[in-house]
Amino acid sequence: PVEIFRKDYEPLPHLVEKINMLFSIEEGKTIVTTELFIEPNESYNGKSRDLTLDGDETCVKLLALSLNGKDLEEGTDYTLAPGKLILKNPPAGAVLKTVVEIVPEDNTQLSGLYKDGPMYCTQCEAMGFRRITYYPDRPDNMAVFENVRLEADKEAYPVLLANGNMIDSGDLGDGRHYATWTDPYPKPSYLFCCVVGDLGKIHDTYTTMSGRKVDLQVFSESHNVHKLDYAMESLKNSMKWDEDRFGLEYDLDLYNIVAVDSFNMGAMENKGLNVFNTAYVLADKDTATDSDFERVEGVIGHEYFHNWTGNRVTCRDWFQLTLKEGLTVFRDQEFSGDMNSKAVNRIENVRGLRAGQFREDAGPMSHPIRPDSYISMDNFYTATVYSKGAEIIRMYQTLLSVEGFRKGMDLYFERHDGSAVTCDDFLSAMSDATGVDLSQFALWYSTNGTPVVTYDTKYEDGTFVLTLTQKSNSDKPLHIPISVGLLNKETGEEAVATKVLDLKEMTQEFKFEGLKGDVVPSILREFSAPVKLLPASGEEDEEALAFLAARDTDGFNKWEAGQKLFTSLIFQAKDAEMTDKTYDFAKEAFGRTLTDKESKDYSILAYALILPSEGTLGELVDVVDPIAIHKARGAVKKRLAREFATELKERYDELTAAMEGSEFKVDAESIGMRRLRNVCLEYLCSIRETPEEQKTAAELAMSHFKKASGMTDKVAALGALASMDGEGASARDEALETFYKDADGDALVLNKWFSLQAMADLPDILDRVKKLKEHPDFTLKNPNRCRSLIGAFAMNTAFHEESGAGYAFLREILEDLDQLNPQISSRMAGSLIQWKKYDEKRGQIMKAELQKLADMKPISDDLFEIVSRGLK
Ligand code: B3K
Ligand code: ZN
Repeated sequence: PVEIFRKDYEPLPHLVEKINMLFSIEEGKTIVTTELFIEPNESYNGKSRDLTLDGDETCVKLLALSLNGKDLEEGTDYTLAPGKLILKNPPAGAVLKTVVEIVPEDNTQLSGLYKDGPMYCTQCEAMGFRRITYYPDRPDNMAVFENVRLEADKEAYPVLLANGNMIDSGDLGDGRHYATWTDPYPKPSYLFCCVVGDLGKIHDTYTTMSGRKVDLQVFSESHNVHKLDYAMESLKNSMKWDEDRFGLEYDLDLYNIVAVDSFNMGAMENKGLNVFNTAYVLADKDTATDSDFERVEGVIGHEYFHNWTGNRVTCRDWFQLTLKEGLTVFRDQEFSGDMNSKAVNRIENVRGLRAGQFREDAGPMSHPIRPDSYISMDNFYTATVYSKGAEIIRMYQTLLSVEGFRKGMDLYFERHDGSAVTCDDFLSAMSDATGVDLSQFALWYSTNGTPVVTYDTKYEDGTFVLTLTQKSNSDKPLHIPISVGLLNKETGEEAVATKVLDLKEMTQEFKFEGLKGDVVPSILREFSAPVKLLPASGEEDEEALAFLAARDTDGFNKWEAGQKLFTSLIFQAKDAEMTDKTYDFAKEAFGRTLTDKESKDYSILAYALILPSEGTLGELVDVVDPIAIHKARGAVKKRLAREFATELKERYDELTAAMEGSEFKVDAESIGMRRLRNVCLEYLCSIRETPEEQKTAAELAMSHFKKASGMTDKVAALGALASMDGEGASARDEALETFYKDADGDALVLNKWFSLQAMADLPDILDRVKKLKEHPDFTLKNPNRCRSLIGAFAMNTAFHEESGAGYAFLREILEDLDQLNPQISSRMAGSLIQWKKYDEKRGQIMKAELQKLADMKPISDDLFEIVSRGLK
């Protein structure tokens, strides 16, 4: 394996400025013929003028190579090295023709051209194009794909799609047909796409702000076509939103989306032809939960927004990935916030950031949002590059204001449309457009780890002094925007409205003068920076937290205060006993939320009742004992459930009554009502000590299951039932069987069936998961299925069962999986590399399993990189 460094970047000596491609697809063999139009690169100033093409020889077989019509000889005209073809010094204006053979049917890595069910499709980011043909497969080579011609059997593969617009199509005789596509916008190879298959579709149109009509099509296998409407709706909303918020209009006459079952990640923004994992595009009420709907909207938006942030302006090299991903995640978050509720959205995103990114940044895969090196780029599509990257972009907006940020975006496009640039270019555009010096802010791009900000407060004679101190992996202080508001202690009124403090020194004092009475500060409102905020004293002021949980005018911090109270209580339960004082504060906050009949913001109420996740809790301690955390969290949950059993049932019944008879909708209010009712259900079902209670819980969950109005309620009920034992065991088995039958083979519903069982809280979970692995519907070849069983199990506390059997089970699976699909095996190995976070005994077993993986031969570069970082 070779490590690539950011500092070694060099421009290419030559650029392919134009390319033509012909795909002749036959069962078991595809011939790819290309013509590359090559010119010297003016910005190159190195010595060698040889042309290096990337090509994965394990996948691509070179059949012929000619330059300006003359056949080339290996050895004299060109040489082949692992992963490379080197052509001696081609003249300006050269046309290089290549013919290669590939076998998409054997491509289990799902990178390059592969076959999935009734279709062939491509995935080229980051380095899949070199698994299709020889090419300078890096993002700074932007070329016009002028003619892309697809040929295949007409009956088996009636649909032929590629980027851009179709310019020609017809019959070839002998039962075959062709289509030719052209894309006028120069693009890097990672944005290339073609799809050849037997597909159904829906069609609609969108008229852009300048009055151009765009055809919109969403394709899937025919039996899923009825689940495409929500994606289409979301696409049109995205197009409108980008015009309104950023003045950005779509640029082609056609926008295609294709849903694919086997896909390594969520979706892919190929120019004019997005490919989506079915899980992020198919949605109807009977098969998708509310969260699935939210995800579809978010990912449709995300890929659409890439058309400007990623495609029109792309990355110079892969180290700049956050340039397009952080920015585009930020854009999709803003979009979802505008379509639904801003505060709910912020809470959901921060929950995700803490559980995923904070954890990553505290472990062996910790890296700055712009990494310095990689072995396999696919390993760096991380929570850090994406989610923390989005937080960095959000901080620009917080510091520069929404208007200032828009000016910066406008300048960024004005300067860089049509080119491949760096994160520095983005920062310069923001700075130049607003006149704000962002040189200190730039440190966020090179600093890994989660910074800690501590605060100290003092009030005297109408003056409140807030002292903030920062600590991070950077020697120099970071520029951190801290949004702060002050609430009057007596009245709860806002004494000072939200303002952004620029924390630019290691320690800095901020004074608020002329106050009438003492105040409670609400710090880091809306989570204005991706940091951990702690009191300087080390002790949370629980009284202040209780006050904020009740009265903060910032929705995010109101939720946050409640979470901190729950956190204290859970750690007390873990280490000794819950104290009355903390319990009373938590109880008060919980009770107030539960019985709040004023607020119609049901999702906010629901989130305020949910305890912090085990992952988030684990982030707060140096040594994690997962079973102790699980037990402590469970104890707090059960105690609150018993305390409020009556109120929980009342609220549950009220919501049931309010929703009965009304039409099923997927809007913020209906989603919120279902969410709140399902939280009540979860608490009520946690009361299961005695056989009597077990029966009651099972009956409630079973009736919830049977009367479910859609998949959201079904999953909530089955989630509760899946963990039931004793008197609840028969209801559990019955519900699981019914759910399976009702799924009727629907792949996404079956994924839920697998994962609900893998996440259950039962003593013999590993045996159950092992059995499920042998189920006829299970396969390691489909990434979604793999994640739904194995990925879900790795998040279960049972994974950490003391004997280490869970770790060994995962390692055995990774051994097989790595031979099939390295991108997925290396992802899943992420659960083992955290061994240092656990107690000595567990940690050593995890490490030993990692070592076994490291010793495995052969091992993919992807998995090798993760396990070797993990072992360091
Ligand atoms: N850009 C793709 C991710 C590609 C991952 C390659 N291993 C999806 C997205 O972020 O929109
Ligand atoms: Zn993206």
